Amino acid sequence: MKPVKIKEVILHTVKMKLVAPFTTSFGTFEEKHICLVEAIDESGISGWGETTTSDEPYYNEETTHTAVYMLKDFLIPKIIHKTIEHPLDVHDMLTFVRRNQIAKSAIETAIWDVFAKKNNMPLSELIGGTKTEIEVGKSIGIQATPEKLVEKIGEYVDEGFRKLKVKIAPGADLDYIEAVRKEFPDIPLMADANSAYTLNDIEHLKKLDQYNLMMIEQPLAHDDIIDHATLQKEIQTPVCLDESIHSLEDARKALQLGSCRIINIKIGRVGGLGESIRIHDLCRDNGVPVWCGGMLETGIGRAHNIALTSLSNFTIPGDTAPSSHYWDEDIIQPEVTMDHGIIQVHTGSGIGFEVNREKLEQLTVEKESITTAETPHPIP
Ligand code: OSB
Ligand code: MG
Repeated sequence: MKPVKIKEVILHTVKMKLVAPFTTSFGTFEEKHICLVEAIDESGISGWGETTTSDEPYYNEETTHTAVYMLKDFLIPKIIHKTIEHPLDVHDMLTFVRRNQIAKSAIETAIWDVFAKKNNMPLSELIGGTKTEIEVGKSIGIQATPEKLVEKIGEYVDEGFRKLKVKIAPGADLDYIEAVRKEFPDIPLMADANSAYTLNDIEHLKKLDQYNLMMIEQPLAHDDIIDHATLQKEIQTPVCLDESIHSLEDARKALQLGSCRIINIKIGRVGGLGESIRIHDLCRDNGVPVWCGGMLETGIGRAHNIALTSLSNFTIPGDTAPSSHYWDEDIIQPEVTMDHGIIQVHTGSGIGFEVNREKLEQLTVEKESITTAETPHPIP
């Protein structure tokens, strides 16, 4: 493998408006700032990553603003002008900064793209992916009424999505799921609570068992793996963890405790592709299926998600819907498209998509180039 040395990183912060508001138990997304990270190596190859953050720290503790700060003051100074032998090494280079996984992931994934391009192979191949196409699901925000949700599900089923994920919260749960199951008794259906419940709701959550859900995602606190283990013993529906898993170590402990039977891997939340692969492998070796979650990404993050999902143990359809479900016009060319619930794994080198520079310019609200390791802080 040809090594990589990054000579410049450009932080392109864009402001993007979703095609429709997206509501979860912790709030509604309409617009978001995303920092697109362009890492350029000595030979002039550009690799791309993105901060899968939002503007507010309501999903986890990071925001787009904090991610840009971490990148500028700590993470980029650590990796710039260093010879990197393998992209798996980047994760370990960045552990001197505690947490801030999404910020780390933005630069780490950009470097994976550089490596793939420099060595002339698709990113999916570089990470060891074997699938040539992936099955896709759709995550659906909380709707005003159960009837609205049933209508939406009908549209998405017709489009061919292979899994339907419904956001739930106290007051918008049992009657919504009941309405969907009445109309669609057999579709692959799951619920995502984004930490909206506690163990006091155990009797309430048990009622979900009658709806034959594939899983319930992150019902309890964002930082919990103990109570989830208690809950999993009490309910039949498999528990899937999202917010609680930030690392391979978290995943190992959750599996050991029996906190979940499925893990949602998000590249940003676990600090990059390297850690995503390690969690995938751990789960595979323990007979635990995984799937790839989404964070309303631009095409860049979407391309990374597709590559990751080409690994063999991603046996459950993910949340990586086509570009048109998020943006009027995506920033990559071609956009991500889907045919009857299937997305082709791209075969071009690197992430396999070009960034639309003209579109990027239009959407950019802040741009900064970093070419030196200088920073006000000592970097260990
Ligand atoms: O919990 O999976 C989640 C979006 C933003 C923050 C958290 C989550 C989500 C989604 C959307 O469910 C997934 C997507 O379509 O990108
Ligand atoms: Mg989730």
